[in-house]
Amino acid sequence: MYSRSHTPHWRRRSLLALVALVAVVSLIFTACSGSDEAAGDGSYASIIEERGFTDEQVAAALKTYMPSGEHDPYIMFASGGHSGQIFVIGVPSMRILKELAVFTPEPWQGWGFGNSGTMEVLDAGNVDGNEIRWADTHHPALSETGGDYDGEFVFINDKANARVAVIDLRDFETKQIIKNPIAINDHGGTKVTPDTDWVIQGGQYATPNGWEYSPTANYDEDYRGMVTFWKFDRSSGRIDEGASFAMELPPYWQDLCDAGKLASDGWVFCGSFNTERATGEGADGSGEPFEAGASARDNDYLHVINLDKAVEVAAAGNTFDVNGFPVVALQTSIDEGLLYFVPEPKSPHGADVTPGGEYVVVSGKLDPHVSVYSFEKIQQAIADQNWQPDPYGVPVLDFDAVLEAQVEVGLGPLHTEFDADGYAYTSIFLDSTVARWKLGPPYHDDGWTLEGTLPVHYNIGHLSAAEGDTVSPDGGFLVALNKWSIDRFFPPGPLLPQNLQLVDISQPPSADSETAGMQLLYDMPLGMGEPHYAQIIAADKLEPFEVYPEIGWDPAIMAVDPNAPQLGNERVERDGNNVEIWMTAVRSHFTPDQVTLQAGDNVTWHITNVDTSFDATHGFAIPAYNVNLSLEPGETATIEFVANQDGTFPFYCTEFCSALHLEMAGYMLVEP
Ligand code: CUK
Ligand code: CUA
Repeated sequence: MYSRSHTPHWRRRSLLALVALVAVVSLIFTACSGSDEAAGDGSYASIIEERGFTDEQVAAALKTYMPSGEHDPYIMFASGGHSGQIFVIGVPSMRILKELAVFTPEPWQGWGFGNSGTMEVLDAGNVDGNEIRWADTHHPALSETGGDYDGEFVFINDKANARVAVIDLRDFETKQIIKNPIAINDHGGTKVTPDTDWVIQGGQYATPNGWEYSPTANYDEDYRGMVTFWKFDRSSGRIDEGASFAMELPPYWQDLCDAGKLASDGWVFCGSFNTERATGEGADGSGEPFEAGASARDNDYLHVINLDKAVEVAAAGNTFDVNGFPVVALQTSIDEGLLYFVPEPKSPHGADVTPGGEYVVVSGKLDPHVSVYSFEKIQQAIADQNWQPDPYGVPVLDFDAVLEAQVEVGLGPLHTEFDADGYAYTSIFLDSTVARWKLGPPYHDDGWTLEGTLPVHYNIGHLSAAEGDTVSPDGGFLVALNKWSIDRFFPPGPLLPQNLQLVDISQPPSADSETAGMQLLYDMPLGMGEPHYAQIIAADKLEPFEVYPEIGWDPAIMAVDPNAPQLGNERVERDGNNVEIWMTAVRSHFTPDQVTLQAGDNVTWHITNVDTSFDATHGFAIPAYNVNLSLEPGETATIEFVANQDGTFPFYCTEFCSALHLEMAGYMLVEP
């Protein structure tokens, strides 16, 4: 069985098998050299020869191959970018297991097509009364216990509309979407604190609080940044909006955040850019374009936030109100010592905390270094009041006093993750590489050195290592999430897929390896939206339901709905023009299979899938009424509609569930 030791059993096993196989292959090659007999006989040696594979390519193929019926040891949760969803992908096979529906209606899962539970979740994400039915998902965050992934929940942000979603990993269904009340877009999130007490959502493009109107001429006075801390209630599996709060920040453009852990537990770090407070060229062209105006200064500010203390200040009611939501004012944060800045070079992007929480690694997009800040030195600089105020009065700590090291990694460093052996991996956007570098003490006494780089294809954004942002990274595998794929795949029109490249990082760096021991294993095209970040969890930490625990289960409340139809109590009840239907679905029948309505009826229709077998899902579609459900074994769902179109409407099961699946149908008759 797969176990999570330093070098997992299965990996040791497959490495041994690999060594053996390569030996056999070279023996065969030696035996057959000069002879044509091996070609075309179907043996793997002849396949290797015919296709002209190198030893390294054969090794790569063997490392990713999952024989039929075997499961991947890791599961990757990748943001779905514009799709508004999350992709669930097996590692190392890179097989897509599910496009998990979050912000966007998804027909296979019956997400957003009449099922009241799903409609309610989606409607909670409406903005200013508009139904927003897509999202720009960026950063999935798996729930943690003690700084380690616990496999219970995953969260993700919508950059486009500043929303956050909560997904329960018992059934991989989205349970909650929350619209941020004070901001209209976000970026620095989601990330969670080590016990998932708080879900972090940092802002991005500053607006006045509550996105009120104000001309950019008033930018410095009226516009504000923000970070929001959502209180997560594990028992209900929901964010508790009433116990959550935000902090008002200067109108810099906050970027990625990370939570402190172990040594830095209780603190939060967010990068930023546009501390220039550029507002663009403007309609009259008198200003500077953003990309120049927002890159003029040599430094931006890493935001260092004392979350524990901010929680106390917010709980004491020392807040003001924006759209009914409590916000800690900027001046309060300064007075109470909740917020400090640290200069970070040239348009920073990622801010990543090391496994032990000792350091924050920051990458400047326009600087070839990663800058490593010591949490201890930050605390000392705060104690020494070794700072200068920024224009808003926020203490800016002395750069030299808090910097631990800078490592030159290449052009355009973005994001950093870690392995089990004290190495860090930074994505290098402009160079299109992954840089492997050695952390300093307490990881390595001779650290802060670049070990080498691996070319990737092309323009890498995030990277994700197995459990690589937890307190105990696994190492072994890393996935490079590349923005451009250019020549890697057949071009399906001018919009090309992204390229997720799987990398073996199980070997130590060695002097004779140009790639510091890293090996590229596999190219996975993803043509469904731009994944930004992904997290990779050991599969044995996930314990999803195989079927719902009881018949009549409502995923919206994760309990049996007492009103759910059960075998034997199927019926139709009419009260005036209110009609309520209790229907069951079982292979291969809907009961009842005829429902007669009158035009104008208010219809409440419950359906339970009373099948209890693994994978015995039924669908339920009604034409013209835009109804499409997925009823997994045991699940109950309710649809509500007004029967405003008379006619004859065959309804049917949309999942090929049995030999008589096509017969699993019925008639909804709406009398004029
Ligand atoms: S961002 Cu996309 S590559 Cu939203 Cu995390 Cu850096
Ligand atoms: Cu049930 Cu097809």
